[in-house]
Parts: sequence; structure tokens; C-alpha cells
Amino acid sequence: MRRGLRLLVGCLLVGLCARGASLPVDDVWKLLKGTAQPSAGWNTADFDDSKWLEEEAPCGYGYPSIATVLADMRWNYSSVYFRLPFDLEDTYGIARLSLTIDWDDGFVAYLNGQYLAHRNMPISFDPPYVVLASPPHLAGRPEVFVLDAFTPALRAGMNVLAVQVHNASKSDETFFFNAKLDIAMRVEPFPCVTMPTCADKGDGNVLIGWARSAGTVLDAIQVREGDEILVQVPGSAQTALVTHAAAGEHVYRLFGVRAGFDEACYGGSCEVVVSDVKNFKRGDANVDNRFSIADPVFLARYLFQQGDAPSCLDAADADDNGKLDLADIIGLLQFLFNNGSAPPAPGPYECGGDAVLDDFPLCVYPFCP
Ligand SMILES: [Ca+2]
Ligand SMILES: [Ca+2]
Ligand SMILES: [Ca+2]
Ligand SMILES: [Ca+2]
Repeated sequence: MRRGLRLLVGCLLVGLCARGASLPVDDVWKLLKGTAQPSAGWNTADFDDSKWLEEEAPCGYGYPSIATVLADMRWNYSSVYFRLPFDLEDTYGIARLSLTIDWDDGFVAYLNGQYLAHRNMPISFDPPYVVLASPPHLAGRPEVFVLDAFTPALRAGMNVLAVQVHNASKSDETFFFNAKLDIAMRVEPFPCVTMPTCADKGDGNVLIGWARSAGTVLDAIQVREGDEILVQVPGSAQTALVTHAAAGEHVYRLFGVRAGFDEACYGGSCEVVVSDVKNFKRGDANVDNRFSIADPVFLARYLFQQGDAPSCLDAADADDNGKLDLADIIGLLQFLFNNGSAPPAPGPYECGGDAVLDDFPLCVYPFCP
């Protein structure tokens, strides 16, 4: 079983849960005995540690309360490599990072391959497995390293805390390792909306929704992508619409602003894959690239005789009101035979996107680019 901790940042920001998260002390680590030099990149997140052991910390020998006793270590090897992979949903709101570590005799710690801290080692970065710790150090008084400057090393997705721990000699009577990483979220200046959702609505439109707990008072809500504010809606709004989004993956972040505060509150992020722009011809209900009596007939069969559904409901929505009903059939018949007005854009003879957004599923219309 691969060990991974999922930090639900959105949840942490609500205030319903603690305002911090930590990788627990007595946790299960991937472990490699230092009987040979580990493969390059052993301290990076993408490294394949599936062949490493999986053991509960604290690890060592010669101390009481050791969860994993390394009974074969003395006389045989003088270093042990540890990895703790963990999953982060979102790194935006992370403000503080600290490492608490208890060790005997020396160590070097890394976050995603980047140096974090070391103690009692003659070489402070990636020392070979045979290097002996110096001077000796007894476990029992954990040290806390404040590592706020390293928060940019965290990334959304899989991360790894990696530590190589070295003994003072192969014949040494003691060895010990235990550590935890504390990840604290920034404190919001005031309660924010939470749990954003993104929905691809076609034609480059993305509908952003969110949750709001009682007492959340905002003057405005912003949807940002990177540093750019894409949309700003009133603080009482329930949704916001991003338009003209390019096809592909997007990450949108929610912020709330309130008069009297310099800083916005952060409400979390959502990811969405925006589909290609969906063009169609309104009125071509049976999707055959021709506008004729067959279209209202097809729609009537669908609505009243359990006929097949149009593959593009938008094309059948003759009056573009987001509903398919008798009015659409009548509208098409009026236009065909009674000088009625044409269906709204894109109309039956031009390709184009939907003018008025609705809840129809993404349209399948193969005749428009
Ligand atoms: Ca020792
Ligand atoms: Ca047709
Ligand atoms: Ca309609
Ligand atoms: Ca529509």
C-alpha cells in the first residue's frame, strides 16, 4: 500500500477543521537500508520507491519506544534512507512549514529533492551512504526547523519529505529517526466562500459555484486564474461565469473582498478541462445540416412519442430559452411556413455558439467547425 496523506486545503480554510495540517510523527515511511548508494533522485517526488520497505516510525535501535527496530543495522550498515510521500490538493493557501525531527546521529532532510536542513553531518547535501555522522548526537530532544522559505517547493499533487540518517559508526550502540512536517495554512482575514466547483458549459464558458457558510459577508467575489482577475461578481452572488476560456485545462481560484481590508480572503481552487467551442445551427433539431419540416417533426417525436433525443439540444431549442417544449416546435413551423421570425443566433443557416447559456449537456453537432 502506498502511503499518502491528502490535505484538503479547502476544508482547512473553512475553519471547521484545524488551521494546520501535519504529517504525523508515528507514521509509515518508505525505508531503504544504507547497504549501498540509493539510485539518483531517491529524494524526489517522482522517484519509484515501490521496492523500498514500509515501516512505522520511530525507527532505530538502542532506545525504548521504537516502533521499528533495525536489529540488523549494528555492524552492517551506518545509514538509512526515508521517504514520506504526501498529496496536496492545493498549495496556494500554505503559509508556514516546519520540520520537527528527532535523530541519532546525523541527518540531511529534503523536500521534493530540495535541501531543507541537516545536523551532525560532515557533508550537508547528498552525502554518500558510507559517510559517518559527526559529531555524535543522541535522540530524545526533537529540534524544530522553521522552513517557511521552502513553501514554494511544495506542489499540488504528490510531494515527498525525504531524510537520510547516518550513524556515527557501524559499531555504534544507538540509532534513531522520527520526524514530522507541519504545514500551516494562512489565516484568512475574514470568512470566505469555500469549496469552489467548475463546470464546463461549452463555448468557452465555465460556470463557477461555491459554498457559503452563514455569516460570510463579502462585498465582492473574484475568480482568478494565476494573478489575473477574470470575473468579479457581487458578494451575495451564488455563481460566476468565466467566458472565452481557451480549450484545455484551467485552474480557477476564488477570492472574497471586503471593504476595510487590504487583503482578499482565499476560497480555494477548482480544476476544469474546457472543451472545444461547440458550434451548431439553431433549428436543425435532427442534426443533418439541413433545415426543413423534418426538424420540427423530429422534435415532436422526441418530446411526445419517445423518439430519439437530438444530439445537440441547443440546436433544437428554437427560442433559446433553455427548455425544449411545444413552443420550439411551433416556432420552427412558423418560421418555415408562416413568415415567423428566425430562431435566434446562430440561426438555421450559420454556424455559431450558443448565445444564452443553459443547462443542456454539451452539444454534438458535427457540421460546424
Ligand atoms: Ca548512534
Ligand atoms: Ca435538419
Ligand atoms: Ca425552447
Ligand atoms: Ca441556449
